[in-house]
Amino acid sequence: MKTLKTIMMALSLAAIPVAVQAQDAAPAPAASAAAAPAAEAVPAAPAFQHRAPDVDIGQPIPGGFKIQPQVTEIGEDAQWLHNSLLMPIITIICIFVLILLAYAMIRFRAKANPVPSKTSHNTLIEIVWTLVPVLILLVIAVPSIRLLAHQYAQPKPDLTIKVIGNQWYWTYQYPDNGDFELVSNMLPEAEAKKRGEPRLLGVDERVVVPVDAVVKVIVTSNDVIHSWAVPAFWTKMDAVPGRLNETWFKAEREGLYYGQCSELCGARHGFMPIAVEVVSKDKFAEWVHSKGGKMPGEAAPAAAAPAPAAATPAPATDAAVPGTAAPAAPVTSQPATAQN
Ligand SMILES: [Cu+2]
Repeated sequence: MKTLKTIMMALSLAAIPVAVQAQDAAPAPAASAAAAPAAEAVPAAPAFQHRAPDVDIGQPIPGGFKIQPQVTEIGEDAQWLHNSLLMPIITIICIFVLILLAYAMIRFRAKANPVPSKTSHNTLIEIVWTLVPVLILLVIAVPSIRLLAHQYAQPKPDLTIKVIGNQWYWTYQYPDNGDFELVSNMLPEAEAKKRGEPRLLGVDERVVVPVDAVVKVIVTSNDVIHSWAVPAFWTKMDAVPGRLNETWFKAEREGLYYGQCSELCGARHGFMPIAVEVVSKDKFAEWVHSKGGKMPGEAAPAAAAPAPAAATPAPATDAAVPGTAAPAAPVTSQPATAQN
């Protein structure tokens, strides 16, 4: 009888890794849904269907070297400035200087000019080579400063999210939606492959935002300086411990957009990707509810009471799943090591 019991126990222990793997395989919301019943019988939150990655947008183009397709007005302006103004000017200047150099080297070479010219001034040329660069700089400065001003003139936000950098993962808070929090870790390579996510860019918890909404992003850090950057939005903001930096974006196209930490922040700097999923307003509300949050103006729903309990353990499980970064707790002790 005792042996039977031991065998039973051994079997149930062996089943645990399988269960963990199953949770690992399930999409993120399923994981939080799995945590919910343990807390309380929440009215079954519908499993949120996440979007599949699209190789044409929101991620580096294989073999590509150009700027990613932009999906914000700021990004489109910046792309125009780069592609239609700066690149042509740079190209023309490079070719012009190359031709001048070649001309001077051949025309005024020592062999053909045994008696060197003693010319030291030419007023006309001096005026031209002072004025032309000034004019070129003015032509560049006007759209450049306009773009900079536009980036800093934040329209009235429709949604605020708080982004916190950690060595080496991101946490996201949604203060307008019941203040739930997500812990976002990179997917292990095998898992990313299984889900069809690009290598080193897939995460277990995506940031989900509505399309055509001004999203205010408050960026800070728990340990060292990170940088929250999403190329398709033309967004990049340093995450500095003890400081709240602010930026914004308004994505005009639904899709899945990847980014990466863009400030050297330690050994796993290259392994803290960002994934922002832009969805319709209805889908956003659906996602918020699946996370135990609420939409602004919504009376605290029945699910709101168990929400913090349901929302908190879920990210912790997810953080543990990839087996990459430590959960939030040890982070506070990290800055000392970070100075090495
Ligand atoms: Cu970082």
